[in-house]
Amino acid sequence: MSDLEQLERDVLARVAAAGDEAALEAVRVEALGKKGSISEALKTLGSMSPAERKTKGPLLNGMRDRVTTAIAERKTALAGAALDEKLQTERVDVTLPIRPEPQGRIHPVTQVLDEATAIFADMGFAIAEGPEIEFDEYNFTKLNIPPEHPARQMHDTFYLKPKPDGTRHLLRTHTSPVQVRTMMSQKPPIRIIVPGRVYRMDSDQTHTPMFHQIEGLVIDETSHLGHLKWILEEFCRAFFEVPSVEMRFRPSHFPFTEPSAEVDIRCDRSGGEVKFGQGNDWLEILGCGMVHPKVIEMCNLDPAKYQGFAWGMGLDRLAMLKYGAPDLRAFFDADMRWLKHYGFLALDVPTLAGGLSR
Ligand code: 2NM
Repeated sequence: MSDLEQLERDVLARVAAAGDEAALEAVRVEALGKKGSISEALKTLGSMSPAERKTKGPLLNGMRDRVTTAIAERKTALAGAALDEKLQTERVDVTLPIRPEPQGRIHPVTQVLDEATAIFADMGFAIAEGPEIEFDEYNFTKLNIPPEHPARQMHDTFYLKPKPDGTRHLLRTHTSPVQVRTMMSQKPPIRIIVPGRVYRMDSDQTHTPMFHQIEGLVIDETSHLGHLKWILEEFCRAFFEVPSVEMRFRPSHFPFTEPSAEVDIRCDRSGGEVKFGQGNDWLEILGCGMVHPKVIEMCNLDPAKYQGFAWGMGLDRLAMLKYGAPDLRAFFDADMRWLKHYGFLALDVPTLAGGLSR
């Protein structure tokens, strides 16, 4: 066997033995690359005599063509095999669930906040928000809470370090400063609800220093307590998901409303959990009243022309009641096991059409 025949056999054997496309490419470079064995053999043609070249030329070129063809065929075969392998191993089981269940949960307070917001938005209320660090002026003064009022004392309010001019910011103790800001910046009619975090220096089994409120405000020329009562009844029916709730309006006092009332709803606490709309117990859920003319005036609106009502409720206790969580402090522990039990899936967005809490 000639050297050339031996070379061709070697190369073709290695082409056949190449197990994948990378190995085949290595064989190609070794044979047909610039310094490849067949390329080197072809280069010897240049130094041959014309007679020798006439016999060796066709041999060498034929060898190169056969090797080139063999590599191309092997390449096609390997690519096909690779695809077959992929199709075999990368099977999709279309009966599996689309995705694993998400690990995160919507906190019950967020759920209740979203539910309440959906109910009031459906009635046509706009949602207003404002800063959690506030001016004394907006949190107290303009709400007719005078300097000597007990709510202003240090034990209730978190104050920030005073500024050189003596004024000091505070953490808002209710969301009402947002109502103040809205009255000062918008022309009536005003119909807003204000959800958000509020802060009071209070910490025991039933109080946390940060908690959540939703407040509402209506200011126009004619709104009265009858409208307020309808809004609150409608809210309670939707929120507690019962056909009707009996409510009790008890006279009360707030500096920013006159008259003022606290509202209880009928419930049944005789079983393990609270049932709404039946039973012999009453549960206080909110405070409300007609906005005090002094408040309207301090917010630069004419109290002879404009009137309206406002209400406020705490969301944390509502979340405990509606979803049966027994201990308020667990709300802020960020314990995944607790959240898995009491939390909601992110895609279960509360809507009136879809059912608030399903
Ligand atoms: C409540 C109870 C009663 C209230 C009043 C106002 C404002 F800004 F219009 F004066 N905002 N929120 C209000 C009234 C809040 O929470 C228990």
